[in-house]
Amino acid sequence: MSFIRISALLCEYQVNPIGLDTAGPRFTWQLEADTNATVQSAYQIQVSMHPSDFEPASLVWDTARIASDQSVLVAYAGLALQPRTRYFYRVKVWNQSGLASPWSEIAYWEMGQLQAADWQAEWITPDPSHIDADAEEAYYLRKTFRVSGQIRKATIYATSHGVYELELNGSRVGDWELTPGWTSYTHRLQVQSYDVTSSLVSGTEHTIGAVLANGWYKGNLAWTHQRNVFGSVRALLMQMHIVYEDGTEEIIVSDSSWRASLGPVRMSELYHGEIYDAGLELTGWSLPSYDDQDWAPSIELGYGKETLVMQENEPSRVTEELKPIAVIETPSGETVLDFGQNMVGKIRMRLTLPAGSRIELLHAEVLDAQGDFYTGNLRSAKQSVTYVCNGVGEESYAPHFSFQGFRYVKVIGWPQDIAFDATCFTGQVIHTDMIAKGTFECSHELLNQLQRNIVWGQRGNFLDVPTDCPQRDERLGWTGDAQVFIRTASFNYDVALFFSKWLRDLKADQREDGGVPFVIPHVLYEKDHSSAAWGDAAVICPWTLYQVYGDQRVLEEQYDSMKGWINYIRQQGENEYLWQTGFHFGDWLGLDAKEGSYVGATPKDLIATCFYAYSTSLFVKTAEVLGREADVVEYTALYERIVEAFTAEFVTPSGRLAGHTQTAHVLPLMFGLVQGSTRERLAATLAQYVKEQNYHLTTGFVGTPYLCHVLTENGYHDVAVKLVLQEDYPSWLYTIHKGATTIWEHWDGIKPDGTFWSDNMNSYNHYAYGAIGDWLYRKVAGLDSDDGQPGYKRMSFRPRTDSGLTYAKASLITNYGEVRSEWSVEESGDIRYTFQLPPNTSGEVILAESTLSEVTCDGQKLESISGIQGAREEEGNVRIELGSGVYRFQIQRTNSLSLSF
Ligand code: RAM
Repeated sequence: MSFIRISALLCEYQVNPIGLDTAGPRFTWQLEADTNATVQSAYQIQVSMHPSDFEPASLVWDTARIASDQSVLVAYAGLALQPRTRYFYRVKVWNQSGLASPWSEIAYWEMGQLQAADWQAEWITPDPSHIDADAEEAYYLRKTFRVSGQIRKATIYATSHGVYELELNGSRVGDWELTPGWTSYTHRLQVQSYDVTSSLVSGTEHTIGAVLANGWYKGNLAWTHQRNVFGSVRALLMQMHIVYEDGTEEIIVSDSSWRASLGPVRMSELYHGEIYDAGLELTGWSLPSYDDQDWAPSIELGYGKETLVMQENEPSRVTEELKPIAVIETPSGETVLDFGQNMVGKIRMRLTLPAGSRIELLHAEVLDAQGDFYTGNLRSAKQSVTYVCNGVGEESYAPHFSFQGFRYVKVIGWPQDIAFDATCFTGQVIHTDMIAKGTFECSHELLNQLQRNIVWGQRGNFLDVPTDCPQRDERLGWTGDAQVFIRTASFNYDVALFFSKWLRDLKADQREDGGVPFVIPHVLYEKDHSSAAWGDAAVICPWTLYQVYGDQRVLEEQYDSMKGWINYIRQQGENEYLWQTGFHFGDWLGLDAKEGSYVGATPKDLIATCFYAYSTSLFVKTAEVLGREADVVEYTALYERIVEAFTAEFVTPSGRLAGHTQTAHVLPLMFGLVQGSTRERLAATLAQYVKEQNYHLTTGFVGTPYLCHVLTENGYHDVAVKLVLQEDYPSWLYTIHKGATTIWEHWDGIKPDGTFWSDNMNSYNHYAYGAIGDWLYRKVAGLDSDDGQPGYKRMSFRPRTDSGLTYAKASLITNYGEVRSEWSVEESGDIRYTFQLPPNTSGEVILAESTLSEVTCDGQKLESISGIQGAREEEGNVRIELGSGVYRFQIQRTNSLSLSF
């Protein structure tokens, strides 16, 4: 008997989320079946207000049986959803032969505060006549209240100007870090929801407390040392809803009845670190028994609630702990801990030292050529954390409102008469708690290390906002970096919510004229906007989310923003179809730059016009998906004119390019701006350029992400492979030989002689060049999607077994379930492949340079395998059409036919 069942249920990409504010949350389910080529033919969704009652009278939505193969992001369309209410849902499906699944397990989601009017709380801050509004110290705020009835449910909604932590009756509420995260605060501020039902006890007093520090709102931002970028007053907004068993509701709010104080957090800044004096601890401050008589009053600020939105992405959390792998005594006599990994987060100290002992930790990414602790590349970021002991037993502390980027930690102040104990220090890794989705592995250990470095670079720089770097006085949402890395990022982790949120900020910060600031949230100067390849994040990022997740709503939400960006470019300069004006970063950090310059040699107007064409082409596709016919017509015509203008300006009739760099050749090839013999000639020239460098690259931020794709796609996979497997400078693997455990900003961050490129802009944790990960997954392992059916509804597997490796394998958990592509070359020359396609998907496999007579599946002829829906030879390759299932193919290169597997 065959079966079909539902194995995973997600609402807005999450398992049982609380605090949503969308009117139409979307459901995704994954299927399990025991037969290949399973397709969903129909579904039914039911939504109830009760966890166990799905009788018709209790349902707020019942789709009945809908004939559809959609199993991803099906939008709710039932009765209007009420704030703060939990809804339960279940799903049933039918396969292609009408076989029904059982009902799924029941899952839920909960709505948050929906409107400004739902807020009774007021924004509060300590009374400035008692507590300095510009104090370096964190504020402590508290309020005691009584709970009288039997509690059914209690939920806290909170946010702040600045960063906050909540405590309830002496315990931390939730495990989220650096809430409320970072958005374009002027337009959008996220509210966090916490289910605290189990923390309240009927008939007793409770205390809710908050600690509030500067964070992104008010603290130091950017190398320009700006402060108070979003406002000058830290403030808290908190509203707790307690629902009693009898249905009545009590609401506890932030208001002027709260008391305020300074406390042990003496200073806390994102870049600079934190100073915590445990001798000043307010013991029991968030317990009802605490006496707050000498605390100051707080005041209500009367701010509006219009910018509030419920939390949209996953929160940041401590996701892993690392122990030091070595204690180093440096040549200058300093004690330095080596955590073995360039990481982002903080150090937790567990100390048993005399009262008044003052331990200072400094954080650095690398040691210098002499082996000394090096902080030059942090620029003005202090990355210094100080803890003053109170001497009462074992003290456990990690900074509350700061994070550091580091591998090495210098310990200062350890008492001389006490033996140093490195086990007191634990590295706590912090990032947006995205769900890991993909793996890549192959037979080349350095490439595996490169993959790990890419993942660590992503972890370190996806702290609520996609940042360029996590350590120096920058840590900003650079649009260009995000754009080049987004596809790779989507292989390693689920980044749908992370980027959807950030794109809303991009849209919010976009200029009236459609220009896009260099960094989002926008915190630089007014003039800092709209470089080619940076502003294009407005188009490339939503389109990538659509490709990877099949998420059409992202396109709808960003549509005007995408169009605004294209129209911005259109307005620049005299020629509507070229982009030859304005400021551009160019091929940033390209190695063909002039001495002392950051800007690679590729003509900026060539780069700008290529991106203009590319973004316009993506916008046309977007308009097609959304059925915006008039725009399809208008922007198709625009696109054609741009390509014509590009050709006239930059390509000679015989197919030479006005730009003699690798990057100049990469872009028109990647974006499909040249065809036929011109394409062939440009590709040959590009390959030639790479060979002339003895198989090294000269590309920067703009060319590097596409370089290997273009080589592989145009018949020069061997050149791409040589380039990627290169181990001397400049190359990815060179950095690993120099000790990299993340991706560097500069190819020559550490030069062959061990010296540094420079102090002034030299991050060792910059994910941009990690964009090669996309090529490893798609071109080496061969795990790719068919763009015609986005969201991995249809796979396009094309492994390249001529990648200089003996095996490679990749996996990715898509919205449909797990996809795998694996291959290995046996000593005999035989090649084995495994492909996995989850139910409700299909795909095509291309086995290069083989014939049908050589290919078997599970030791049998292809015709006899269920799920194989066709196989043919074409241009020397075998193409096989697959339905869902797991398939193990073998290409027999020898004469001895062995059917064993
Ligand atoms: C630097 C960073 C960032 C880059 C900009 C142009 O500040 O390296 O990654 O995008 O310059």
